[in-house]
Amino acid sequence: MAEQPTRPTGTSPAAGNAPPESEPMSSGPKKSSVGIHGIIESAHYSLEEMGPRRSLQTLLSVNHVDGFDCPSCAWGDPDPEHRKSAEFCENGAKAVAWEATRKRVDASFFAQHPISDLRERDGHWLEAQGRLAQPMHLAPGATHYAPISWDDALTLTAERLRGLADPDRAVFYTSGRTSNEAAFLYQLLARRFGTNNLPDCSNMCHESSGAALAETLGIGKGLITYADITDHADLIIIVGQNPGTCHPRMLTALEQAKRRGARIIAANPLPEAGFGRFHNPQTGRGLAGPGTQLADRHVPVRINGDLAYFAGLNRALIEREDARPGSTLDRDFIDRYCDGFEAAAAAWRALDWSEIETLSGLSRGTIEDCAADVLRADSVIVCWAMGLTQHRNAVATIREVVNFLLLRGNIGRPGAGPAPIRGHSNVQGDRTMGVWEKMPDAFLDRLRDEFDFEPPRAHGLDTVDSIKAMRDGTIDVFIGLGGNFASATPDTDVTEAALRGCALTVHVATKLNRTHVCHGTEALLLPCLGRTERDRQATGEQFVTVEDTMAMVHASRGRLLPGSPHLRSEVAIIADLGHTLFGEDLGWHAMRDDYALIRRHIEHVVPGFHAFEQRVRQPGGFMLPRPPRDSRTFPTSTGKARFTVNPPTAHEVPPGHLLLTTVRSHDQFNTTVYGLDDRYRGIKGGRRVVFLNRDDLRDLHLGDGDLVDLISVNPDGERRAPGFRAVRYPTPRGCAAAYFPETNVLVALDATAETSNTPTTKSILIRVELSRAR
Ligand SMILES: Nc1nc2c(c(=O)[nH]1)N[C@H]1C(S)=C(S)[C@@H](COP(=O)(O)OP(=O)(O)OC[C@H]3O[C@@H](n4cnc5c(=O)[nH]c(N)nc54)[C@H](O)[C@@H]3O)O[C@H]1N2
Ligand SMILES: Nc1nc2c(c(=O)[nH]1)N[C@H]1C(S)=C(S)[C@@H](COP(=O)(O)OP(=O)(O)OC[C@H]3O[C@@H](n4cnc5c(=O)[nH]c(N)nc54)[C@H](O)[C@@H]3O)O[C@H]1N2
Ligand code: SF4
Ligand SMILES: [Mo]
Repeated sequence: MAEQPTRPTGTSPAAGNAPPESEPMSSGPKKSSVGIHGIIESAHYSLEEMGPRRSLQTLLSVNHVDGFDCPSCAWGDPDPEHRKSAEFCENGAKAVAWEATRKRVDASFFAQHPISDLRERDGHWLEAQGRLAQPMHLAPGATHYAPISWDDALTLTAERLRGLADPDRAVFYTSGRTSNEAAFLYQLLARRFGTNNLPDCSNMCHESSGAALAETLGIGKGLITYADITDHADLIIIVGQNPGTCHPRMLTALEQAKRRGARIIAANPLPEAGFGRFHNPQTGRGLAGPGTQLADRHVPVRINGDLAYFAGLNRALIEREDARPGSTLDRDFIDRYCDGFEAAAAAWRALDWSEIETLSGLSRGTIEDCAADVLRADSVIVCWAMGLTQHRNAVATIREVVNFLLLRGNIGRPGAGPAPIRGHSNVQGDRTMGVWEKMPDAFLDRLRDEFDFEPPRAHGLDTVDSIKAMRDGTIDVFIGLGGNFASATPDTDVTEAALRGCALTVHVATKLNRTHVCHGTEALLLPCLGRTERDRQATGEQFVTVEDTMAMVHASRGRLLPGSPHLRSEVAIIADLGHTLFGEDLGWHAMRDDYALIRRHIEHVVPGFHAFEQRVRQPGGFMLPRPPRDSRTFPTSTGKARFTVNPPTAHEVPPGHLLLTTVRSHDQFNTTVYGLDDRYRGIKGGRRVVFLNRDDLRDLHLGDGDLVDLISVNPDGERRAPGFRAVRYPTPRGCAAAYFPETNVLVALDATAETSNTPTTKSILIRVELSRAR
């Protein structure tokens, strides 16, 4: 393996997203979260970006029924009557401040900075320059982006699209901040144009969850409500998720659960601070007192060991049931609502405990202790996020989680169910609206009937396949509705080259990022309104809607004046492009002028949206139907909830190698890097760090603080990410962790999950070498 060529990847200053750094300092993982530090952090960011008046005005509208939805994560809200005046967390505050900044990137900025200069800047610098303020155009061969009028920009885009030999030579990417209204219009535009090439960030995120849940339960969404956590669950298993950083207000809900006696198990290779003592900033008890210990048990599963862990739990339950029939399983539920039980049970009976122990990195005793917690709980929720979804066997792992829940009837009743916790604030809604490269025919039929055109039926390209198609020269136009395609995706060098191969790249965005400087022959930057801003159209001020991770749909109204007179809403940009391409055939301008018309179409096309306008105007909005939860109806291929057989597997790690997982710091939102600290993991002043187990450091003859290169080992050759500080950390043996997107250069484009095609960014096989660049 060592003979394979090493590609010189990740060596340009811009390949990472963070600014050049001095010595990062490490002080080890923290054992508690939030408290006074969280408040100081939020205040610091807000004041620096927005100033005092704007800060107060903005932050007090976050997550309120008459305010705007927090643009950061997809965590849900308490009932309107239980909301506090400050209904946001530190990371929500950072996201809002980052968007509502007073800094501007306008024509004079681009005149000063040629593309060649911008390309040498890191992602943090690019975004920190402020909000994009006017449409910009990069002509073929030009050295600078130059101003362009909206009309010219849209005409140019329409002309290029019309000139394509085939509609499938265009790709329409979406990131998960887009509202329901914009997402619905966007998929309509792509399909009216004639393609299902609608890749989205979800392809890299919860695609594996959607695939596993749709196959086994008939719907690709989570099945819990906010109250299921706070009021009903007896046991909450949080696996492969870091709520303290990524869904911080979930800690408030977990605290409520704890205070009424629920138990919490955290299965995670890292001892994340969010599972320790929680100091709720909204209560005196939390700020001054000892706080609330959240996790009762930390299960240090090895990276990618979760399939074996859940198979082990299921094996333990079956063993007990076999020893004392009727003692353990919910036989009524299984007989009435499920199929496939006998085959799955036979497979669990045949499992070998020593194999489970090896693959999971956990002892049989630890797994049996967890099973004992399960037996004491009438209702169990399993929450998960990227720690489960971004592995080769991710879909099988999540199917095994479903098996686990089915065994004791933990679906379709209060306090129980699967809970994939979504990432971007409206990523779930975007899917509901039809942003997916393979929407089912029933949806396309309704779209046809509503708008009187024949949508294309052939499945489109997802994210990874879009990169391959661009690389192979079969895509000419790339349009991005938000996101940072070049940095978020795998194999950074390949992806950047793929984008450069396009004839035209068009980006609807709020901030400048790396993707905008990895442009096609010609490029457009179209600046849009953010969540925080007022959206005024011909019929008056508009609101948009979003869907959170608990399937609650609610309204969002910005409060600030738009950051520049040239900004347009995402809805307006898409509708104007639709009108430029097709005239008023589908009523593009009418929809732009009055978003209620879009909602009326959604009502006709998307199930669960009856009386949309009226219901979404109620405080708190409404919950979408989820048949398995609502009535134990399972719209699967057999009409039953499906047990599946998932033989335990884990990534094989040859001697001298490690498995690397890539995670988010407390100071970033995906590719948006706010700063260089990761308070909860004790890191200050740097992001190029790799967390390594003490014994692995010793075996590799490395010391804490050594500068190392990370080299990934792939069937098509190695890839190198240079210059990371080794940090001794309590990870399981053989397991390493580092931040994304700095490590995306290491992920081979072909390394994807079975069925979901999600990049396997949480299990990268690496070697570690002392850095050459010392
Ligand atoms: N502040 C902040 N909030 C965010 C985001 C952000 O970047 N910053 N991003 C948003 C988005 S889009 C998403 S998808 C979510 C992501 O939310 P998370 O999925 O919680 O975020 P990650 O940092 O990817 O970390 C996953 C967790 O899984 C653990 N893990 C890694 N590998 C494994 C494994 O093999 N098994 C198990 N059991 N655990 C593992 C890591 O230690 C980490 O605690 O957060 C959303 N919210
Ligand atoms: N190695 C590794 N790679 C990963 C992951 C991982 O865990 N490890 N996680 C994956 C996951 S879960 C996800 S979701 C993807 C994220 O992939 P993306 O969604 O593509 O990336 P983001 O960083 O969220 O996008 C940030 C950009 O969005 C733009 N933006 C912000 N707000 C708005 C808005 O309101 N409107 C518009 N139009 N633009 C806006 C800004 O220009 C900003 O620069 O990354 C994936 N990549
Ligand atoms: S938990 Fe998520 S949605 Fe809620 S305020 Fe924090 S970042 Fe925003
Ligand atoms: Mo995500």
